[in-house]
Amino acid sequence: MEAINPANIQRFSSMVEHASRIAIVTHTKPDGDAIGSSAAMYHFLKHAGKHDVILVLPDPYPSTLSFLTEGIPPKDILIFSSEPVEASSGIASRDMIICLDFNSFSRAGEMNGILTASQAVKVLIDHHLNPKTEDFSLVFSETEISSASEFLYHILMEMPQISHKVSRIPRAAAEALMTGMTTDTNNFANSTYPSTLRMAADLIESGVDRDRIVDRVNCSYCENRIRLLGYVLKDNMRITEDGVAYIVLDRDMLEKYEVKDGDTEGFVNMPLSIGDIKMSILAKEDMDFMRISVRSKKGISANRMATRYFHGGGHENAAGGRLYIPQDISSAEECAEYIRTVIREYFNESNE
Ligand SMILES: [Mn+2]
Repeated sequence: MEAINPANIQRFSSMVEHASRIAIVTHTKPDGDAIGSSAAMYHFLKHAGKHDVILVLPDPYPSTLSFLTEGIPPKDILIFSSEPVEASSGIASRDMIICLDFNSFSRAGEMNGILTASQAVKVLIDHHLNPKTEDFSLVFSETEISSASEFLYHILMEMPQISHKVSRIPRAAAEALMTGMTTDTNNFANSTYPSTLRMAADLIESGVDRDRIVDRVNCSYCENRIRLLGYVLKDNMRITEDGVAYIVLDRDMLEKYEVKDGDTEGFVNMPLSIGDIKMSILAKEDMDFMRISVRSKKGISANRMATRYFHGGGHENAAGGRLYIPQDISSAEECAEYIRTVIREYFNESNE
């Protein structure tokens, strides 16, 4: 990662100082990094004496991550999809909005409009490619880093309240940052930089119980997740001649296994453990679209695949997007064929 510009830290610090009503916002289908960085920001701001801080999430987060918000009063967490009126007025009343782990308001789904319309000071702290910088008053963007949680850790260390003393980071914030980094790196399997290991070492030294965090993240799923995974790997996963594995989870299957949000977390990574597989694509049926996740090994761009064929993007080796029904495909049944076609096209072009 590059050194953080001290002028930006000063600006951020002064914005926080002058703000009285702050909202923290993250992306739809929030994952461990989204909730981890948001919870850490919350605890830091509270610790810094900010009384009115709320988390506004576009939609609910999986129960496997609920330990991250245990220290936050429920009244300070608003979920747009279940209480749109409260969440909208919550955003409208803010003089500062801090956005974590996404690169454009469009990633906040239905909240896009109210975030764009808000007159508040807007700060972005993110690690995705191509941030939409013009939407924000201040942008912290770094892509050579593991996660938004790691980035926030380094930013907090520069803040006057912390001044490079890890022990000054509130414990709940330190644990949340460790969690977000751990989930985004798949427990140090990918996107792990020297700065990532330094962060982990510093946090462990300050007393964060990483073993407990890893246990909470990896060992709290329901039985059905493992049963579905067994089925998917044995009977559902397909492999193309280009060395791409793809999995399509339609509504019937998700209902049969009573899958909840978060239960399929990590499925897309599994095929990459096969030596010959270069890329893995997972499609999961949602309301009127297929939610797409793409992962790739070094040298193959998941980001290009997601940007070009799935209206999405993200990171070089981990990206996501959507296929809309009926605009892109007429039904979920057509999804597999679409994926096969674009894989062919992608590799034909790469080989030219
Ligand atoms: Mn992230």
